[in-house]
Amino acid sequence: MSEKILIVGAAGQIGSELTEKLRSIYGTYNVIASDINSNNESLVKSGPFQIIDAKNYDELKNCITGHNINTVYLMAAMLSASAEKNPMSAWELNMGSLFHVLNLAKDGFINKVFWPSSIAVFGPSTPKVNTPQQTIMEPTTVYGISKLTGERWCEYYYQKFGVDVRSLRYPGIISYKTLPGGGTTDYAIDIFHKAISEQKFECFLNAESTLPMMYMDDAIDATIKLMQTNKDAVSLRSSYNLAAISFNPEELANSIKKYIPEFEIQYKPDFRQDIANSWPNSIDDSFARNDWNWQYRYNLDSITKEMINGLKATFQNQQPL
Ligand code: AKB
Repeated sequence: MSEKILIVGAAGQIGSELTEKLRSIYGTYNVIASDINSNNESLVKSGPFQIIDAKNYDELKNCITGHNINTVYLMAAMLSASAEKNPMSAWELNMGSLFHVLNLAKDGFINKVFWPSSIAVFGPSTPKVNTPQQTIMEPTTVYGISKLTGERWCEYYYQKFGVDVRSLRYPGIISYKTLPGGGTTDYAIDIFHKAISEQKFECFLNAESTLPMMYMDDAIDATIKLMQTNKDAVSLRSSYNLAAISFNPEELANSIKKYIPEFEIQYKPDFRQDIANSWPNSIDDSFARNDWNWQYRYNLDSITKEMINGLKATFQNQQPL
């Protein structure tokens, strides 16, 4: 059967690049982008777009039945830092939208679902280095609690109702095309914007906060690879650990200094430091490697180059490195 895809939360950091990639694979008119508003002009103009509030079951169902959608990528979510400030809204969005989509799959309106989880499912009692797929999980953030709960529901809907739901525990995702919003790993994007515009950056995490990170192209590849994998090879229906590289703000700043020597960083940790402290330093993703041959491509130096070149070309028409 040919793919007819709905992306919910398509204007977000991952959603926007996922939309572009899926359209290049399946055809523009087979991929409907949706978001809660039409503020992202380039997304709205780039192909079929519909305003959908992910918390509204009827809006989701009408779009799915109206366009004969068979696959949904549910990318709408409130991230870690924002969720700490708005716990109930985060819970309603992160859980409500997932239940709607899982129920639409259970009731036969769609065949396949992608739902992103996060390294936020882990907590301070989790082993920090090379965090295994199955381990102690006691998240201390609202976002992490919603993602771990969501993972359990995904597995439940697969076991009880045969819902073909697939998920990845994304690390921090680095990209230059669309800004992220409300995450703890967002410093690793903001630092590039400030390095180019002001040659200095005040970091809300301390120098030693090592976190798992990944370039956007790798994250998109992993997502599509998992969704294209034969159903029988998907051995995990909660969510797969997914890894590329790990670095801390000081290592990132040193990588940037190779290309912008005058760049300076200062550290002023805020409430997001506690969130970062509760997350792993590095992730063991051997299930993803074994089940569907996952392999990342971008290291710290290639990410730095891509980010600086991408931002210079986008915002300033400057000479690439
Ligand atoms: C966040 O920082 O909240 C996200 C995540 C790691 O899921 N980028």
